Amino acid sequence: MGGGLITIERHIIDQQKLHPGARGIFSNLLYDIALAAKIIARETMRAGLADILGRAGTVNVHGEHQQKLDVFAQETMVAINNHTGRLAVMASEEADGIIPIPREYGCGPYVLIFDPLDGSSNIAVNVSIGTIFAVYRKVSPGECGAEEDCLQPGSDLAAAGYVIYGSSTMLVYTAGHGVHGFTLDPSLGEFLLSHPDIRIPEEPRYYSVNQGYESRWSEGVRRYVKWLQGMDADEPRKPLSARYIGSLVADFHRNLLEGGIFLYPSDAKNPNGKIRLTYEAIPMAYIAEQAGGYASDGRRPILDIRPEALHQRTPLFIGNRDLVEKAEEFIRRYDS
Ligand code: P6P
Repeated sequence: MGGGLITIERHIIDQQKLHPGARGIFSNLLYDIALAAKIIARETMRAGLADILGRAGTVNVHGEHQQKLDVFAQETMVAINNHTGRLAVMASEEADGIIPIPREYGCGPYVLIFDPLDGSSNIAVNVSIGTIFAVYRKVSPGECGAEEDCLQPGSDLAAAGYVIYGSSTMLVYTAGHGVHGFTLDPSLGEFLLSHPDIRIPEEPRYYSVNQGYESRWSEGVRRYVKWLQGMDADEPRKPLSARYIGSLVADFHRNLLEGGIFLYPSDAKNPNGKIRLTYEAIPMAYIAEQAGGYASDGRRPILDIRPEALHQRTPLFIGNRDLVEKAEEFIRRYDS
């Protein structure tokens, strides 16, 4: 293979050398996730062609209509990962409770929590969507995992990442040694290293929020967004451009590469916000912090929050550290 081409497998093996005593199970788990991503990417790209668009007729735990691609992504993530002997338990946005490992396959030391296809309401309009995943070490005493393994704080993560199915398919992950991006070369069927050591740019360009909900925001959030727009007379600043596509992975990915902040605050209708803590906010927070950014629920670091329920929601402010800390300041000043 050409000298410059680094596949995700080669990168994971190189990264493994940073973990003395690593037994390769973790590396193989990341490679399994990459395989699932390729399978989901293939169907996502064909969604407009195959009879896979539209509703599957079922609804998920949140009463949201499951689109067929949702169901396919969920089934792919489970099928690729439940028999490898690497996992003790799984959890997913698309499953009410934990997803146990079938006894005949045996359990391993890791825990995989994921949102198989976030932003799926965008499928029908061809907007980028994504898979988000978090990997922990098993902490429960039994041979196989339990719900407590899926309720660990982000500060205990072993790895986190996402796949974005857009104009190209990219897999972005961190295992605690920086954030690395890989682009799928469909002709090779390989993810190739395209964005080594991603760092969020010092100078932010964008802010991402659903402006349509402004009337429901708190005083602090309303004033903060005015500040982002350069309309706070007391603290003038260069206005940021508004970019909001309604797909967390797409909005986050753009702000990670270009600099900016994504915020989904709590509001009168969603007192705990909309974004889910375990399989959306926590993995994205780990990636943000590994890239030099920060993530908060408006008052404290996302990575410090110990989840109490698989599907609990959280307000989310994520991106450049100074922008997120400024949000915390406005909320402290006007909402306490
Ligand atoms: P709203 C998609 O349903 C999602 O969970 C995230 O991907 C996205 O950021 C958010 O909801 C969009 O929510 O209320 O602005 O449409």
